[in-house]
Amino acid sequence: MSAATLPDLDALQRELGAAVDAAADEAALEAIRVAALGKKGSVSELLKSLGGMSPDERKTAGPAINGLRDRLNEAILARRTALKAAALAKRLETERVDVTLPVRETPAETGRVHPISQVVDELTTIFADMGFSVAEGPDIEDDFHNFTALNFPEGHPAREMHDTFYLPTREDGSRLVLRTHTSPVQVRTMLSKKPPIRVICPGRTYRSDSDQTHTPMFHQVEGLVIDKGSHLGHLKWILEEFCKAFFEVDQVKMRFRPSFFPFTEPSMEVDIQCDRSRPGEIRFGEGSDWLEILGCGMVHPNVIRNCGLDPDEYQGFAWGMGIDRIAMLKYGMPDLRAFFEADVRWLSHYGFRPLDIPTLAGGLSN
Ligand code: 2NL
Repeated sequence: MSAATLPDLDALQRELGAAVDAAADEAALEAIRVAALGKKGSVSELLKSLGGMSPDERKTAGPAINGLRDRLNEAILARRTALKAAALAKRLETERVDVTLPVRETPAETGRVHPISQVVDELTTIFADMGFSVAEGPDIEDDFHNFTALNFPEGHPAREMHDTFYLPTREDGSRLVLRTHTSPVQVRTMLSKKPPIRVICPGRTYRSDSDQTHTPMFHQVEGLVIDKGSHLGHLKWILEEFCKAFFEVDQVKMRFRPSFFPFTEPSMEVDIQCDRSRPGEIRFGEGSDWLEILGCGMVHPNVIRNCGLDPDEYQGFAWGMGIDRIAMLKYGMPDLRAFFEADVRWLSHYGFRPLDIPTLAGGLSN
């Protein structure tokens, strides 16, 4: 190429300048740069052609082509800076973080612990601290473990009082039942473990009963102590300690009234002191009202004998209470039936955070 055949550098400058200004992003800009200034680029070819020119020609063509290259470089640099700034501005706009939004919880944190499970955890914590272990047993029981061993004589009206759910009669004429209380778990414990025995038995129980305050399936916790010297004083202390810890008060008066259960003698029903003078609210450990919360007594000698122990050597005491009821009382839940309707709105209102585990030191209900 000679100076005579050089293209119109001004036109080339305008053309390249327009392309640079029109480049939509850094990649397009880089393509333009390579096409002009790369090894085989149009401007690079012009620069190479200087070598074949006469010194005179070079004198004018040299500065012109070099000037073209420098201005092009400048234009590219300016465009790149502008594109970078625009890209950053766009990212800042679209990736904006609203730091005032609440933290999104993990699935393990959004779940809720059902109030029944929470109360079972609380009970277990309190009794574990007093040296009790937890025992469980089958929901479907036989007549012996649910009734006979517990001193319900055959044909005794107390069997009918339990509104038992029976399974279909078997070939040998016997019928299994849905356990009507958790006592069969304690019967099984006495039959399989050597005293001293200190257990609590929380679990599901069933009675054919359904109204505002009764559901066919409900929860009970029973406690049992069997040892050589156990007596009513121990029972009273344990229940007082339990009530103070569970209702989270320093003092609570308790009233033990005589009652009857086939499996204990003597038998008692227990009321705790409360204040119901404020509408819709119950406070425990203060006031002059009483609320029945459990039944208890010394284990009947027949029950001890039925469970393979000698009542002249061992004696013990037991108690039982409804978990659903004490959960309602403690956490102010008005309707028992909502407990088992599996409504997530109810559960997210009354449920407990799964990582807030009840401990005596850290607080039962936080
Ligand atoms: C109540 C009363 C009670 C028991 C349960 C029991 C268990 C065995 C032996 C003796 Cl193996 N007694 N349990 C004793 C007294 C009362 O429950 O009103 N429950 C809701």
